[in-house]
Amino acid sequence: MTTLVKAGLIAVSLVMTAASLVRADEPIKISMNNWTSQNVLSHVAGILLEKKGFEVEYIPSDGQLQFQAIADGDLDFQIEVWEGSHLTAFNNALATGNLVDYGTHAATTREDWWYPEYVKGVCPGLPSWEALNKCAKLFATAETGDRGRFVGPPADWGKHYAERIAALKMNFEEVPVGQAATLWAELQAAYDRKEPIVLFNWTPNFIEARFKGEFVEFPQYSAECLSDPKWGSNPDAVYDCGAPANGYLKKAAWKGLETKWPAASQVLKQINFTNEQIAAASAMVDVSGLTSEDAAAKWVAENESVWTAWMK
Ligand code: TMO
Repeated sequence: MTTLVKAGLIAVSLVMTAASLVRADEPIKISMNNWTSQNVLSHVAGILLEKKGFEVEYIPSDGQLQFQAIADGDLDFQIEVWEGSHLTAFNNALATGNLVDYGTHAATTREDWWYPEYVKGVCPGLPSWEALNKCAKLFATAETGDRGRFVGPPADWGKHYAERIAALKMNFEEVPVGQAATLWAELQAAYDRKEPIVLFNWTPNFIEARFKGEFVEFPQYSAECLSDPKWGSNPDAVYDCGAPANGYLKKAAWKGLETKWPAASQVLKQINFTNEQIAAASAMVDVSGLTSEDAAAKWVAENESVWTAWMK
């Protein structure tokens, strides 16, 4: 074989290798979860990427398992990483080096037990968790017997409320819902009859525009509370504390996104939502009845000056 032919073959094989590694024409896979603002914001990100000429695909995924899937490259991007729900799974994936922190939104977050304001009238001492516990019987149902009912979140939101109830020796029982819509149906039903209810809620969310209420104040969150049994009022148990009252909201991406789709990576790093924008995004769906796709399209149409700054 002449040197020239050899050189030619090497060149061809290099091109093929490059082509098989870099498939920038593949869709960027956006992780979709089971709460509204995440779906709307994901579609906003997708619309912006499409404006830049990229293809996107929306893939439903489990709130906890998605972080390892991102590290593995099975998913490329997650737009809402909530400190209260995702901290452990996110940190574990980050530690592999294959999931990258894509920055923190301006929004601060809180996820915890919550009650409508009228409950204060029948349970003096709220928002203290100890006061709530003294009123446990007010929240009892046929299902929970003598114990108060806490209407809890779907399993994949990464809470440990059964453990918290046990660690704090509370006279409550968690009754988890299968999906977010059931939380709001339970709240509305109780609200209409002014019945005591305590349920899982979070902010930013559309709820704050519709219902007055407050979070229960548990012992203040600390990272050691989750890992060190000796921390907190129960020396033998973890989870004897509340969730972060000023949690972060981050974005996360597969490490390879930066090199595979550099222009997309830049946009995704710059996306930055506020509390007001996220609450409004969920209200477009949960109050006004739009689909999350239509809500995202409306948001993009009405907020050009916001997103053009992210596209530079
Ligand atoms: C993660 N979530 C906002 C549903 O609590």
